Amino acid sequence: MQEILSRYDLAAGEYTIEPFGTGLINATWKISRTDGERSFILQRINTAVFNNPGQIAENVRQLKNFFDQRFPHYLFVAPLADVDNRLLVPDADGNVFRLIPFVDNSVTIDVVMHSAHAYEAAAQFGKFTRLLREFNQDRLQYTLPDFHNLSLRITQFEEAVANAPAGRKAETAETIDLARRYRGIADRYDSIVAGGAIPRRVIHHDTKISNVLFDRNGHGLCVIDLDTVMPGYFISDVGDMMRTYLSPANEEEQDLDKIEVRTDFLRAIADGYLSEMGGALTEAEQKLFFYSGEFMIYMQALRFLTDHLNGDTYYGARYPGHNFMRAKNQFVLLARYLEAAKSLAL
Ligand code: GN1
Ligand code: MG
Repeated sequence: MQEILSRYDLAAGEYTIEPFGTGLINATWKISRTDGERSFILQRINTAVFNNPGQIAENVRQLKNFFDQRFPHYLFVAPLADVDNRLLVPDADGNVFRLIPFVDNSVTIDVVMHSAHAYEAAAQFGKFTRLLREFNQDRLQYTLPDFHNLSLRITQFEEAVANAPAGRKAETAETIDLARRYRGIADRYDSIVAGGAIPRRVIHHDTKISNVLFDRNGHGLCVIDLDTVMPGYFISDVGDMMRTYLSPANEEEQDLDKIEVRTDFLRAIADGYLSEMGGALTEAEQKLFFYSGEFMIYMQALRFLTDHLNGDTYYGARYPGHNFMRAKNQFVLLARYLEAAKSLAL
């Protein structure tokens, strides 16, 4: 890592390096100068997932140009160039790194405990998409093609079921059945896409709370982690907020009784997102606001279950059955979400 840091002219010995954050895909460290003067975020990109990290760098460069020209006051946090003016730095083993400035006085949170945070975060994701309305989407590359294509996720799930070792298949039989019973959620997605019902927009595609920077007073500053910014549908962003902000217990929780849907947080997500995007959303989109949560929770449940059946090759597992547990967690969340919809008559 010293080798990488030297590429940015950061002298060994003047900085401390500590693991940072809870992301499942890339590896992240905080690099702090020992005198407290400045800090950075160093990331090693998971190239098994992002086969072409150059596309991420290019997307970020395009977005930065747009913001610089059109909204120069927007806080756009972009990777720094190294001494050779590269935004990505490879090491001898084929790993790819990037260095991002740490925004002074910014904080991130891992669990949403106050609905005001849900509001602020939703407003930031809404603002991001709103500001990019006139950005030419053709300039963006699909860093992960079909990332939120729910039909494809079903296909991958069925393939995993077909190829899974008999043991894993037998243990998960009930959850496999459950997954199939929710199939209607994917059919609805198919009809939305086939009918061209809703517009493609610039979508973040990873709206968990830790991807928002807050100031010390709890006001949202901007969104970060731009790896999956691609053309897509708003249901991805609103849905992932539903998935990750509504329950006080997150996808790692093993005590599934702790999973609940806080309806005041649902309100906060809607109010925050609409405070920025309300004027832009079409009628068809507005009708899909609640569906977005079904869509994303179901997709994540399928992805965890698929990975379990495939032997944890994508997300990894910190204990045996980890992805199976995560999948069961997400199916409970989905059930609670649908109950909440009923009680609110949504
Ligand atoms: C991954 O790495 P992280 O935690 O930002 C995943 C998301 C999932 C999330 C579930 C590229 O995001 O799609 O929702 O895990 N990112 C990718 O925690 O697959
Ligand atoms: Mg991410």
